[in-house]
Amino acid sequence: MPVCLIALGSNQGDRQATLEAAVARVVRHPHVTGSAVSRWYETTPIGGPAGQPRYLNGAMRIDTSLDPRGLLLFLQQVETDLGRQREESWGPRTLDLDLLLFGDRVLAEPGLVVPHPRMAWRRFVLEPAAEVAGAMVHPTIGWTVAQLLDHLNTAKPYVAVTGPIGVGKTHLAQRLAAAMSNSRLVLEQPDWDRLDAFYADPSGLGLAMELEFLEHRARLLGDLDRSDSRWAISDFWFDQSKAFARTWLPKSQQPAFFERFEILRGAVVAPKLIVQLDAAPRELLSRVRRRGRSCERRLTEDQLNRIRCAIREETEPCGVGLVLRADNGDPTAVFQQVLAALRAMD
Ligand code: A4P
Ligand code: MG
Repeated sequence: MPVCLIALGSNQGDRQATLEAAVARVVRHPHVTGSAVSRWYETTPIGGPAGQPRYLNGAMRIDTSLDPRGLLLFLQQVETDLGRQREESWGPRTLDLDLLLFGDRVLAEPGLVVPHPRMAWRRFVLEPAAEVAGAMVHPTIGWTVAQLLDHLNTAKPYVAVTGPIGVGKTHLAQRLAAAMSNSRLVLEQPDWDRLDAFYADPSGLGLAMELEFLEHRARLLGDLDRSDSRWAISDFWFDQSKAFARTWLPKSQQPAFFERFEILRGAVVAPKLIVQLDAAPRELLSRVRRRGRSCERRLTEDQLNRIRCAIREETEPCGVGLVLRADNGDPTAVFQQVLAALRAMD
């Protein structure tokens, strides 16, 4: 029978009574057998309108013979019965029940996404969840719930923004740094004029150029003081170098690149969160044209798409770390989403 993990939250009315009533309803369901419930945690509201009351959050683990959709519908019924009215997104609520994990199932259907897409960087979710389901494995990240919480507690406060050319990495990094008083910005700032010759003949100059990029990125990250408690925000991800190398370099040059990559990678700080921006190739091309850098004038939609797919492939494997994927084209919505994620990790 699948083991499921559910998050509970309330910040209106008698929070504890509502959460306890919800637990009682779930436990009584004829298709729910075993269960374990965490303590209640008082937490600061993340995202949503300013001035919201504090939350009480918890988690429960259940064994159930319901299918994922059946379980979600039941949880929504419990929310409704206990007085939840769906109004503002991320606004105050008497009861929020989220399905975090359903065994090792991975689902992305309309109205049902499992694992819950924001669970992995939320302290208000992971602290209670680790109490009741520390050994459950997040099926796409490949870490247990206990490891996810440990990551929040021990990883250096560093967020890397990645994505294809023209997607808005620098803009987002600058906007995040401006919004967070305790942060430092790490910008790549390449010499665009020098890149002219490279884009004109990537297969000829590619290896030298990609290695230069790699060394530069390693230096920037190597300069980060690991004892600094402020958030570092970079407009690149060290590992995106691999995607560029695989896209630009002829196969014969790739081993030399990857050898150097592995050596340097051992010395760079790993991001606590990777933000992967994405946009349709046509949109990327029009943004690149609009900014009008001479070195980029020859880029084609097909090249941009290849880079884009290569970066996506780099972020997909289990074990890469925490990846926040933002393919929503609205930069302000993406900015708010990332800011909320960073705040939820603290
Ligand atoms: N949906 C899709 N997948 C799932 C899933 N795995 N579990 C759909 C639950 N629902 C899922 O949910 C919106 C839609 O998500 C539903 O139609 C459902 O089919 P909702 O509960 O109606 O709306 P919401 O609560 O605004 O969205 P959601 O996703 O629950 O919000 P979040 O992202 O969970 O944020 N700060 C603190 N300290 N503590 C909190 O508990 N909670 C939120 C809610 C924000 N800040 C918080 C807390
Ligand atoms: Mg919800």
